[in-house]
Amino acid sequence: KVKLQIDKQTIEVSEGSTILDAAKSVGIDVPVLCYHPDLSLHGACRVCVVEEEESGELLASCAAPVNAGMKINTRSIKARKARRRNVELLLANHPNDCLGCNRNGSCELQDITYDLGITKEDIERVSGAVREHEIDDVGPALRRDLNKCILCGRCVRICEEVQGVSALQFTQRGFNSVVTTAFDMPQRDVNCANCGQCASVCPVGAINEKSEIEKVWSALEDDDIHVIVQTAPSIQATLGEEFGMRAGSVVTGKMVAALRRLGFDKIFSTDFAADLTILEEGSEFLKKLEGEGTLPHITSCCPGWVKYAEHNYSDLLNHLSSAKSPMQMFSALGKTYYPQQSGVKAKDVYTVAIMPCTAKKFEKNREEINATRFKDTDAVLTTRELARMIKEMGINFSKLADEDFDELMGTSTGAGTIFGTTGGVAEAAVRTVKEKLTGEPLEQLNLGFRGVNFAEVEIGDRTVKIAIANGLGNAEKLLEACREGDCECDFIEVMACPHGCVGGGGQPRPATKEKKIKRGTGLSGIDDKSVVRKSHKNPQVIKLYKEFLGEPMSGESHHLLHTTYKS
Ligand code: HC1
Ligand code: SF4
Repeated sequence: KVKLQIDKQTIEVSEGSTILDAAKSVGIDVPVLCYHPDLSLHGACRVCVVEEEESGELLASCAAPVNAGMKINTRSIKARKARRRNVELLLANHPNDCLGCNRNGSCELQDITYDLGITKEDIERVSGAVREHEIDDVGPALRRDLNKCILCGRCVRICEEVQGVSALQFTQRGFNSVVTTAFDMPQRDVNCANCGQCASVCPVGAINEKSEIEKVWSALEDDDIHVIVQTAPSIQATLGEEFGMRAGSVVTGKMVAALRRLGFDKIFSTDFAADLTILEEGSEFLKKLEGEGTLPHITSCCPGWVKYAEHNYSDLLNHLSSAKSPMQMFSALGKTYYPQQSGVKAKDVYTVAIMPCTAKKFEKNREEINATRFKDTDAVLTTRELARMIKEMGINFSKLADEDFDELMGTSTGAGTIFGTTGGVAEAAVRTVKEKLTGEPLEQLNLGFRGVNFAEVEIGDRTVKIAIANGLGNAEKLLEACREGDCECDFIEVMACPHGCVGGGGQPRPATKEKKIKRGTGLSGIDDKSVVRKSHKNPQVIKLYKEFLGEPMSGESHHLLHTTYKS
């Protein structure tokens, strides 16, 4: 332990703590910008400077370790002036067009500017030459506006350290310094997986999802278009944060009520399609266990992971499940089964998916993904985009009374719901596979929140080995072992985002590890309380097979629900 003084309070913290950690431990907030609790230290913005009283030295509190006997003043006039100057310098080279910015109201630079009392006059005094970069919005998933970048490097660090992708880097120096892709190419054209982790940690309006809000408003306003919506499993445990609720608050009923007020004709659940995925993918896995096909079986519901695999592991693509993601299964049915059952003409159906994910915007555009004559998924909105629409409509979200999903494709089981958190897909699959094969139920797998985890399940006379990885950097560790032939696993779940979809690139910001764990716990809570917790017991999925698809892996299932990959 190290004893020191912060703002006249004597405290003890563990050795190796930073001054920022020490301040936090006693409830003192020091502003930060380049610092992010889940990333390595950068120490570049110097917005977190504090004064060491005896030497008068200014220290970047996020990077400076505590020393015994140190006396730190976080609020001295010298520290505050330095912080202001450092923020003013950032603003000098910033467009400062907050009113029209996508981060207006949720921007860390805006908040700090306000908290430090920086005025319009201060900004005008420092303003000088401003960079002019072209906006990169040619891709389907992300929009990059480098004019707003403050060079905090969070996107560079998450893409390299956590995702192992390194699609973004610092280039050039001084005033020309910029964070961009190789050869400044559109993000669409490089090795980016579209996971949107860069957008998730960006403190300002420099990287965001490509918005599809206007498209969806147009569809909703057109009386000739019948708009059906599906909500991904994780949204029910994250949307509340956009309305000031605690991370992990379960808002399923309010979410459905809000979607009805927005004017959607039918409100359905991706969790239903997740159950369906388990029946298709589970059957595929069973066949592989019986010797037909290549083990280990690797999941393919995450489009960020699929794109990453296509770039980096084309030799392993034959291990990927051919089952489409739940989102795409749902949409293919939305334009075939739904019209058949509802009497609405397929050409009039418009399908919207509410996803935690920016890569889903890319997935819906994949050439080989469409099974119908139409575009299967017409629009993908992130959790954040949905929240904006609810706010625009003036809906008082927290006061809404709970409502239920619509019939036909709105019922799900606990197994479908846990897809949204790491380990959930594997758990759901094994629940069904074990029971189908042996008639015995599965004990809890509890694959938990670790980045890589393993479990073994006895299925009949066989031990089935399961592995999960979340975050592409963790996936790499697991897949390198597979490539080398050192992997004894039978089933591997990979989700591109840390903690799975609860940590998706389109989820509410700021998103820390702690919050993601709470969101995951929210989803597990729904599963725990569910009466039906196995995908093959979903009554609407049973009806779908009986009335439309026949059986898992049937010709019709194959046509609508399975896909291929490109190396
Ligand atoms: Fe996901 Fe999935 S769980 S991929 O994370 O398999 O996006 O939530 O909708 O498709 O079901 C995302 C979440 C989501 C799909 C399902
Ligand atoms: Fe999208 Fe989920 Fe995959 Fe992240 S983990 S890229 S949110 S599907």
